[in-house]
Amino acid sequence: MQYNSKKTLVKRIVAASIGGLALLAVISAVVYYFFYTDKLKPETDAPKIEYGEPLPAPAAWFSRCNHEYIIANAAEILTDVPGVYEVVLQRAGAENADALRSKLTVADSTAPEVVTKKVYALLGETITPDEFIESVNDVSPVTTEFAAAPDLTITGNTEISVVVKDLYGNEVVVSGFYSIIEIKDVVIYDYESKSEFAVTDFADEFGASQLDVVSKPTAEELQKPGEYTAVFKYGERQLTVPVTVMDSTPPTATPRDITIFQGQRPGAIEFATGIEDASAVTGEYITEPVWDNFGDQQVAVRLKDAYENVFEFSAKLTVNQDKTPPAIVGAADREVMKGEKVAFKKGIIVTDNSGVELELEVDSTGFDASVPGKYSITYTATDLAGNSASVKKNITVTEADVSLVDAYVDKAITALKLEENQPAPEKLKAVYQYVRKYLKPIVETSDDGVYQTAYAAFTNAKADCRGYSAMSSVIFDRLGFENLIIHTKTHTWNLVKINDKWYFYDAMERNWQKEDLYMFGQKKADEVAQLHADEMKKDKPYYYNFDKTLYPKVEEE
Ligand SMILES: [Ca+2]
Ligand SMILES: [Ca+2]
Ligand SMILES: [Ca+2]
Repeated sequence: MQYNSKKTLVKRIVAASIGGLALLAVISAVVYYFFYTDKLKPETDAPKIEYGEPLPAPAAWFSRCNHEYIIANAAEILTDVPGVYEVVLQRAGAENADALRSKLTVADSTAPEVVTKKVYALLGETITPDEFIESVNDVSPVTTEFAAAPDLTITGNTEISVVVKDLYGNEVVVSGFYSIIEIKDVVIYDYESKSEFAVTDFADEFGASQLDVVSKPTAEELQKPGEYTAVFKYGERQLTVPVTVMDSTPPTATPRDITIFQGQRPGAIEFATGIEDASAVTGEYITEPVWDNFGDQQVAVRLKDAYENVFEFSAKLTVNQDKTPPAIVGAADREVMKGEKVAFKKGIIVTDNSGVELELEVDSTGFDASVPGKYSITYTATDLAGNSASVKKNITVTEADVSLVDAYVDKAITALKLEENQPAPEKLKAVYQYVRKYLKPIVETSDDGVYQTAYAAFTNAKADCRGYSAMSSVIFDRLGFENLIIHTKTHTWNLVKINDKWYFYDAMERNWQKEDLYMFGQKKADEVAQLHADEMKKDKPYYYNFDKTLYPKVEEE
């Protein structure tokens, strides 16, 4: 080693300088590292807050922080909702630089606040812990479970513990109460036992104590077979229970013997009279009668009420052979005017020894009311035994045209000046007054058809009672009033239907008559007939006598 060598000294100075610079560089680097760079805490040490607390300052995420930072996603971090959030830390004033990322835990360390309610169950139903919860207050979702499973097999009031736990394991144990009752699916009363409604009929004593009646069958209904309901309030539930009021009593009735004619088929129930039962009764044959077995036979009948209670009995059926054909009454040769609308069955009735109402058949083949001439009409009726009767009558269509009458009716309608909505009795009165003003009464003996009689009356301005009734009738036809003419040996007058009821109408003028007779009942007819009998000095009234079986029933008043 040569210490004084100049060269060596320079070398040494240079070497020492290099060493000093190096040291300076190291010191500078260390200073920079500690005073100018930032260091994030590991995520495990990242900030944690309880929900509701404010967001920490950005520095909280750093173990060393030499700069100002902002939390770039602060808006997405919900400090009142528990959870783990990503936190984006951005250096202030260096928005383009890479951001740093860490976490924030918003914790929930508070147990839920719970309000419970009572649970009302029926035996056989399951109960879940949720049903006990009236309300829960917690920031995170909760789950519920029973501390111990309830015994659902016993009725009564019971207390039970429910554990309510939030998502972070904070839990509370609350008390809940439940009742279990047993209620019947249906309650049956027997109408005859005169039962009174009782809640204990629907549930045992404990169950009944839990039920409030909302509605129930009335006392009357409990004595009338049928299907009803009872409605109860059970806690916050409404329960509807069917109530059957049943009938266990068979019907009572008196058997009766029946005599029929061949061809008739009475129903089984006709063999019973005075049927009594609380429910509807039907009848059936235990064995079908032999309907063509003439003479007597025993018939077995079963009456059944709506609840299948039966009453069986036997009665005698007598079947009479029927060899008598029906009778056709009232058919006669007639004259009608050309163009007249002919009601073939009008005034004709069928009677039969069997008493059965039979249909009248009309064969009017070839009849043409528009062509004058004589036509043969066949009326036929057949009874249930097959016996048949036929009557042939002629209907002559005259040359005189019905339009001649129509022209007179047209004039009458114009003269009447009726309003469409005028009451029917007023219309009748107007027709009555018109006919009586138009006609002078005379005595006649003609026996023409209604239209011809009306035509003669209109033309001659005088008529007997047939003319009065015929003229009234054709006007009624035009006005749309259903009407009939009653023709007896002593008098002819009308029947008019008003509001589905039949009344007499008689326009004939008589000097002994005291009042207008445009709409009257049987009672007034009897009075007028008596007046007539007095006038004629007869012992018995006969004026309005007619075969009532041939006409509809006339009102009494
Ligand atoms: Ca909580
Ligand atoms: Ca009964
Ligand atoms: Ca017969």
